Amino acid sequence: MNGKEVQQVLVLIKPDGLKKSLTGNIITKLSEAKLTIIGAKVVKPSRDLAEEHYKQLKNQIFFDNLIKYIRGDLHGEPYKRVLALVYKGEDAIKKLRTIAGATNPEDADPVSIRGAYGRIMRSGLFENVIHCSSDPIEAEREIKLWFQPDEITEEIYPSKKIIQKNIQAKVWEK
Ligand code: IDP
Ligand code: MG
Repeated sequence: MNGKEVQQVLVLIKPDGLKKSLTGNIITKLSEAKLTIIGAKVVKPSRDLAEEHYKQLKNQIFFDNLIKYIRGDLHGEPYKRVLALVYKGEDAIKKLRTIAGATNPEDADPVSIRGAYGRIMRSGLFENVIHCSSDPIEAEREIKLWFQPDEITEEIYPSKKIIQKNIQAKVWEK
């Protein structure tokens, strides 16, 4: 044991990352942290999901723009989506946030993802390519918001089985 805590992290490749065709580069860079991907999916965030995700920033003047940004309203179709990933491993939050770089792309290390690919929009919003959970409590809140237990390959948080009656579900026709 080297005492490092095993952590989970929610990473979102934001619509600008998708539009700039950076998905591969970003995943390659993040792989330097030698963590395990335990969940991945493409999501078109609803307004509710976006607002819940960023609820701590509700009072910021850039909040409305931030919601538009994460929902892809600033980038248009077919970029109104994010790639959501869950990483797991020792000291995962610090490792991934170091590779991601500082929130403000101007302050970010030039070889970090945000330093290399981020920019400040005319509105002042930091368009910084990637989201990374900031601490274990936030990570748990965010992962539970974006993923259901069955979409993650490991039991990272306690879950329970329930029987749902009269629930509408979409299935393949054949
Ligand atoms: P983080 O993404 O590095 O954790 P947060 O403070 O959680 O930073 O902010 C969430 C997102 O809101 C940032 O990634 C960035 O897109 C945007 N943002 C945060 N602070 C500012 C700011 O002062 N001006 C413009 N945009 C900001
Ligand atoms: Mg944050």
